[in-house]
Amino acid sequence: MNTKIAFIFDLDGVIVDTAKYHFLAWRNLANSLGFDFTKKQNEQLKGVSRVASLELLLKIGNIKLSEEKKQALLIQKNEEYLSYVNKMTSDEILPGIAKVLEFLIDNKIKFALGSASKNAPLILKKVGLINKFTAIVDGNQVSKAKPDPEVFLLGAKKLDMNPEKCVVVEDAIAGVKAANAADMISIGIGDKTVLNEANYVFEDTSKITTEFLKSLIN
Ligand code: B16
Ligand code: MG
Repeated sequence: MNTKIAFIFDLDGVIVDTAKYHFLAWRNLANSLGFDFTKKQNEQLKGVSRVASLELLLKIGNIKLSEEKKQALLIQKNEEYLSYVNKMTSDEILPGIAKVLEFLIDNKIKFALGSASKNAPLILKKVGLINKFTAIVDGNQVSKAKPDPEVFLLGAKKLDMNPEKCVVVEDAIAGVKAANAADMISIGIGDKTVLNEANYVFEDTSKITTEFLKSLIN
C-alpha cells in the first residue's frame, strides 16, 4: 500500500450526478406545496443535508410547517428520490472517474467516500463501485454538515492517514471549505471562479489526468 497519499471523494457531483434526481423530487414536493422550484435554486441544495435542504426549500416557498409535517415531507421526498436511484447503473458514473479509480488501485493508493448523503452506500452499490472503496463515510455517520470538516476527518481516520496526506475531490463550495478546514489538499470540480478556494480546479471529472495524479503522488 502507498502510504504517502490517500483520496476522499464526494459522491453527488463527483462520482455520479444525483443532483438531477434530488431536483426532480424537491421540485415535485414544492409543486405539491403550491410553489415552483427552479434548477438555479437547486444549486443552493448541492452538498447540503436532507433536513437543511427542506428548510431552504420551505424558505423559498415562504412556508412554515410543523415538525411532524416536515418529517412526513422528508420521507415523501426521499421515497421519490429512491425511485430514481433504484434505476441507476454503472452508465451513470461520471466521465473519467473509472480511469481515476483504476489509477489509484493500480498504484495502491487508498480512497474513501465522504458524502453528506444517507443514501450513499445504496448509490455506490447501484453503480457497482461499493467494493472499490477502502472506507465510506456518509450522512448517517456525521453530526456536522460540510463546511464542517467532520466528514473528511472521519474519512482520514478510517483510512488511517494523516489529514495533510489526504486529497479531497469535491464539487460544492461547502465541501471545498470542509476539505481546507481539515488541512487536506482540495480539488474542486466545476467553475474555478466559484470554487476559488480549492487548491486545484477541473471543469469536470473527465479533465483529471493521470499526469496530474502522478504529480500529486511525487
Ligand atoms: P440524502 P454529496 C449530497 O451529496 C447532495 O449533494 C445533496 O444535494 C443532498 O441533499 C445530500 O447529499 C443528502 O442526500 O437525502 O440522500 O441523504 O454531494 O455530499 O455526496
Ligand atoms: Mg457533491
